[in-house]
Amino acid sequence: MSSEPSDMIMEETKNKADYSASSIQVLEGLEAVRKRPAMYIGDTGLKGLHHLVYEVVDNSIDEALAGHCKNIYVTILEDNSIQVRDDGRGIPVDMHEKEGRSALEVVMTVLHAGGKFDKDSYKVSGGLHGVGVSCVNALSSLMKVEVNRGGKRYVQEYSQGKPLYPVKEDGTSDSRGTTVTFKPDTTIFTASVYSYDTLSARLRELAFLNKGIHLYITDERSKNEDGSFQSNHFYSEGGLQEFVKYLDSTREALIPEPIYVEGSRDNIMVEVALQYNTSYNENVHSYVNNINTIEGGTHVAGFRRALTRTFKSFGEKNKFFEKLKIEISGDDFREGLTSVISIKVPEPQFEGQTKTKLGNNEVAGAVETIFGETLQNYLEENPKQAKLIFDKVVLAATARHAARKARELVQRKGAFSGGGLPGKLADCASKDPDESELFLVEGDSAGGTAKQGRNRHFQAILPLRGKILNVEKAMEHKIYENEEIRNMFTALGVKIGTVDDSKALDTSKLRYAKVVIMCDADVDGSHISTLILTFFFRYMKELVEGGNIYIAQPPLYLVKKGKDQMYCWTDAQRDAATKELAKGGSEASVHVQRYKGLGEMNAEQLWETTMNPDTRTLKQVTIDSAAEADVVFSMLMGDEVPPRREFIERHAKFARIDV
Ligand code: 0RA
Repeated sequence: MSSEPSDMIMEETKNKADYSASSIQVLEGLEAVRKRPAMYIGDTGLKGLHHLVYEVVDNSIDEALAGHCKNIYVTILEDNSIQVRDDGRGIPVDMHEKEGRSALEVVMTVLHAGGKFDKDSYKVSGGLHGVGVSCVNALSSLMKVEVNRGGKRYVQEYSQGKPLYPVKEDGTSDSRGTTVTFKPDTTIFTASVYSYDTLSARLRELAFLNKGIHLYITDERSKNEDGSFQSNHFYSEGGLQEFVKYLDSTREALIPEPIYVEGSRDNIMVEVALQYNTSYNENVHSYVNNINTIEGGTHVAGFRRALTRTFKSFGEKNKFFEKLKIEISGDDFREGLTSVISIKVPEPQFEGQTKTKLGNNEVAGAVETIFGETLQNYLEENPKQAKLIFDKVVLAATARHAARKARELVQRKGAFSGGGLPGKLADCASKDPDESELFLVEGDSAGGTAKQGRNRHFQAILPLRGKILNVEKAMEHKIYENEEIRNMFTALGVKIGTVDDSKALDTSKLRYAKVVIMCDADVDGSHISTLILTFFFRYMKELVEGGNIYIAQPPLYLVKKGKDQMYCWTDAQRDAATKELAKGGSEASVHVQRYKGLGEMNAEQLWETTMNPDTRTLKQVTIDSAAEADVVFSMLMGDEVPPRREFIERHAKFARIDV
């Protein structure tokens, strides 16, 4: 150990004369966080709420990556407080003489103090914003930290980040570790209810990304039938190799085991796993220091370069491309490819719109070298698998040629080119994308009602006929031949790159900032909305990531008595409305209508409940976890029926996926 914890406190407060001066600074820091929480944790809604948990868990992950901790326990307590416990060394509690307070207090109350302790191991983990536990503390109405260390137990509690008392010794302990419990401040957050599924998805992801660590989650808010709490345990021995298997669990694998490599170069740790499946989609998931880099970056570039270069030269050497009449392209090696790239780098430079694009140039070479060598060895040592892959690659090249022709045909007919809007589109008057909305409506009849009910100044309607194509199973050229899909491209004014066969989406001419999927509130409607969502997720991911995609929420019930009526979206609302309208009288006089489809509402009702910005609720589709969304979509839209049924049953009557 190169530095004693007390040295570090010294560094923190070197130039500060006394306790009061540094205390004031701490308060100013906490105040800044409370004043502008979004600057530190992204937002103060559901996302930010969950982000608090990730920040705290990240500290324990770091302790585990440093080799001192094996188990991390996350518990959602009954009142939506969160507890995170680990069996690490425990945060140091040494008293700093000049400061008169313990290292523990500094870690918990000084912004960015956490990572400065262990100089030997850089902080690898760290949420998207990497702000540390003190920031979570500032945004909590109550926080408590318990440290078991050196045979003793220490405690301190805080309110809005301010200590309620100095760190105190509280008995003995024969275990080691840190426990942080916090209650998010309801005066800061607009959401307060934790999602077990969202937290589970992140812990599962962390288990795959950091093999060998046990992560547990328990939800004390709800009991199973046998009286136990809902809980889960995530642990991966194989790391990314198992991650890829999980991602492809409902797809058909081409080779028996994923190709896997782990190595390090220039202090950069690289881990890559890939598998080919019989689908036509590419799924890359990339991570830097456990952060999902949805915009990619130098690590992904290095991976792609190695893939193309190695496959190309191996294929040429072994005469796999001889019968092919067209030039092979990088895309051909990525059809039906599921891959995960995870690197850990000391000083990541994040760029891009959402700061999720890695900029460090030295990383590209490290990934390219480490992965390229392994891939080449794999192909040489596994000729049977190589043959399977190259047969698919050659097929992909042929299909790409067909797809390009289909795309060009579409382009000549008008789609992608911006001119000539679809005949079925009832466009809005406004030409300002920022205020314009496009409603994608299931069926011509509901489309007709929506046309009557809308505000034609800023709302456009595009009816979609019946079930749209399942893009999860269709080859690319089929997708461009599909009329409904072509209409969506044309109406939206977006283009798929046609110059270099790259699939990047050009959204510079996007005609509507909001795209609203409006389907019946029944099982069929939910299936159709999932099909449309799958299309956006696979072919217009940029719009999903940009927060442009919404799902309309038509009511489920109309509760009526005489002239009084109330719309209801849940069974609980329906029951409450029935009671209220009965006003102590008989509930038999109250009429409940269950809306099965949009078609049962007239134009005015549809406007009032579902389309009017002043009274409607829209659900914005966001990608919390791209990996989880990938698994859900491939499962929902794939061939295997049992997992789909299980998912739909678990998510009750009208499964809506939280992507
Ligand atoms: C720095 C030094 C030491 C422990 C930790 C940090 C630590 C922090 C957290 C946060 C959550 N769980 C944690 N566990 C440990 C200890 C240094 C030493 O013992 O020599």
